[in-house]
Amino acid sequence: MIAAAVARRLDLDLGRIAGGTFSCRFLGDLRGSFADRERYEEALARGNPLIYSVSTLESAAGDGDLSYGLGVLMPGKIGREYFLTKGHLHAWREAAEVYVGLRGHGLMLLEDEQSGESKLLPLSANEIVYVPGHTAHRTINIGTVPLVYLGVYPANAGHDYGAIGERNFRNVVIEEASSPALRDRMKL
Ligand code: PAN
Ligand code: ZN
Repeated sequence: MIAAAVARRLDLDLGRIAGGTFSCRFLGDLRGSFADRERYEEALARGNPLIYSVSTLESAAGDGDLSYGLGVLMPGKIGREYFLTKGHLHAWREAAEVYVGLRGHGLMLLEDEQSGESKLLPLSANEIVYVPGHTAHRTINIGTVPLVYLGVYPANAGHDYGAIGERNFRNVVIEEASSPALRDRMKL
C-alpha cells in the first residue's frame, strides 16, 4: 500500500512544497548567529527583513520514512558575513541528510561534532551535498539572488538548535577580496 502522497510540486518562486508547512526566519530571529554583533544590531535597527523560509513536509510514519524541506535563503551580508541559516545538528545524531541545490549560488558549512573539523562545500543549482550524521550544518548564500535548495532527511531526525545556539560554528564565511573565505571565528 502506498501510504502517503508521493508526488509533490515544488514552487521555486514561492519556496513552497504543495501540502507543506511554511516557516520564516527574519533577521531578528538570528541574534547570535552572525559574528559581528554590532553590525547585526545596526542592521536590525534599520529593519527586520526575511532572511530565509523553509517549506517542510514532515512524515509521521517514523522509522525508514523521509521528510524534506525546500529552503529559500536571501542574498545579503551582515558586515562581511553572508546571510546564513541558523544551522543545527540532528537530534538523532546518526541521521544524515542530502541537500540538492536548485537555484542560486551557495555554500554549506559542515562541522563534525566530535572532531570539530570543518568543511565548506558548494551548494549551487544542480549540486548535491551529503551531510553525514553527527555533523552540524548551515547554508550560506554567497550570490546575488535567492539560494533555493531541497533537503531530504530521515523522518525521525529531529532538529537540535541548542548546541549551535550556545557556541555557534567554529568558522565563519566572510567576503574577502570579493570572494568567500573560511575564517576562524576566534581570529576575526
Ligand atoms: C533544512 C534546514 C533549513 C533551515 O531543511 O532546516 O535549511 O535551516 P535551519 O533549520 O538551521 O534553520 C535541514 O537541514 N533539515 O534537517
Ligand atoms: Zn538538517
